[in-house]
Amino acid sequence: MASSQVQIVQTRAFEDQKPGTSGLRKPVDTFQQKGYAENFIQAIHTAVPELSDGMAVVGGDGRYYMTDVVQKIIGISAANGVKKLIVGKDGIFSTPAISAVVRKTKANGAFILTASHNPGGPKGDFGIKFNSSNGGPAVEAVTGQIYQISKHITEYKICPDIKVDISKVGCHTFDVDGRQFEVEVIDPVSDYVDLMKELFDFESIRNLLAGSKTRSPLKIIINCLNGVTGPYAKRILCDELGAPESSVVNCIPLEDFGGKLHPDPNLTYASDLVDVMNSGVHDFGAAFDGDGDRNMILGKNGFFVTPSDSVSVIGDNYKAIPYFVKSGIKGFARSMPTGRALDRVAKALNVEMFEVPTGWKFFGNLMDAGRLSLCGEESFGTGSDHIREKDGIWACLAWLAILAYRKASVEDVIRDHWKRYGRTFFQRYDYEQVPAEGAKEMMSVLESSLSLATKSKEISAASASFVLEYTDNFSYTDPIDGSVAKNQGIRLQFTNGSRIIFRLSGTGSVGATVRIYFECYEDQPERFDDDITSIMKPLVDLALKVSDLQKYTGRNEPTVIT
Ligand code: VG1
Ligand code: CO
Repeated sequence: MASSQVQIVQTRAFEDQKPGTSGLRKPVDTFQQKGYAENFIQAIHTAVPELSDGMAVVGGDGRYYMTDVVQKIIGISAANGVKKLIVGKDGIFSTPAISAVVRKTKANGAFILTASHNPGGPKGDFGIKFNSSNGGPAVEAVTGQIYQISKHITEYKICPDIKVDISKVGCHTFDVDGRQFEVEVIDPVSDYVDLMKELFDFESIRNLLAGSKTRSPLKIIINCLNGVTGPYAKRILCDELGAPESSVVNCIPLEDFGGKLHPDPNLTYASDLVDVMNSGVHDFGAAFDGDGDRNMILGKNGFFVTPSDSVSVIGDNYKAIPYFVKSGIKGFARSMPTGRALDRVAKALNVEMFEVPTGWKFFGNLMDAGRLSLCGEESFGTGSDHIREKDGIWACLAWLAILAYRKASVEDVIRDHWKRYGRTFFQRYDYEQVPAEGAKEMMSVLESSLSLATKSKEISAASASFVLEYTDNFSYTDPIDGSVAKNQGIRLQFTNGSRIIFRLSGTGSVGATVRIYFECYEDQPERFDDDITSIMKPLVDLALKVSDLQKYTGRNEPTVIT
């Protein structure tokens, strides 16, 4: 057994290590500053004393700088008294898979190395996220403490000579000042595959993909955008479910996600998939983000399933998923800006419905308390209480299970859903990397001007006028632990059911990103195919007018519309 000694290294604190919606995300060169990653990792150890004498899981989406940080985590964890680390081979772990492994091994936490959908490579972003022992993102009380510690840190502990070959599966043990420290490198895919087999009926999906005498095979195309999902999609869809090898593309995780391939599954950044689906050859398409927790679902001829519809259809068809049949539906939830289609299904099924702030961490307490089975976010996140993260591959399997169960196409399933529940139109405008000061000022001016607006007030812009039902800055009190999250987005709810929401992103790494969310509801079938741009125009005009966005951000057009 190799032996090693703890070293104490003096360091200077950084002011900017405040975790955002999902971990600390910064440009790679920020993370490469001397002591930057070390400080943050030490701050996590100091804030979470259970790690000492305990066990943690480590891995990430394969982006640039990840393997360096894996070694730093190994050295700092050894020095902070951790007994055992489980590390994915080559440092690879999708975010949902790491959540599954934390739960299975009863680890005390996880270090997830990812900036998710943010671009990678030397000029892209890096990120570190800490998940707690339930497998979910640490709640704000914990991330707040990590931040406080990071601001005043003066030293960190490390065993600099412990380096582990993570390219091979196996166990490594060390003697650290008389204590034993173990690193186990595991296959990051197999536990996750086992879990999926428990949740879904693989046999029925296999038959769907293979076809029969009376039904042609379902042709699928899965684009992993060179993020972490490649090995998972290959193993599950090709090896287990029999899809042809050619059905999974861009399936090798790359440090820069292949340069121009931005690992963000939406109609803009996954345009390759959209083009392929538009050609009408495939019946089903899916794409995932860098760390594998987001998904986009498309039907034949590029029929787009909005995330708000996706979670609502999964809820309505829960009987297609054996896990839900067995455990029962305990409740549904969505993040506040997400379109409210799921609320209608909750009502029909008579299950509890929760509206939480943006970010998966807010779902965890509800799941742990046995009150939440299925939830989603408009940002292409869908998941269930099988783990404590959103789960891209799971969403893809849920859709395939529904297609097998309903014996219908993606488009038919969605159209049937609209027929029964009406259609919720949803759109999001993102203004990325705008000056932070301007964005903050816009939000505070907007909030104070709206606080004067009263109920029944008519607000109009060029093309239409709306009557305000209420306006507020969303605040959430967690029903389980009573913690309060304030300032989660300015809402304008109108009497005709439409709404506009303004929020500042908590995942950008440069300047500020303004998000404006638009939603309206339609129950007249003859309007289900109306052009979304014209449907939304009155709300968009109104939002730009009340916020004076152009003046505060200098932008005339959004960076992306999803
Ligand atoms: C965004 C999304 C949010 C999601 C978060 C993390 O946050 O809006 O819904 O949970 O990213 O997703 P924000 O604060 O930028 O709006 V991921 O896939 O980065 O872990
Ligand atoms: Co992600």
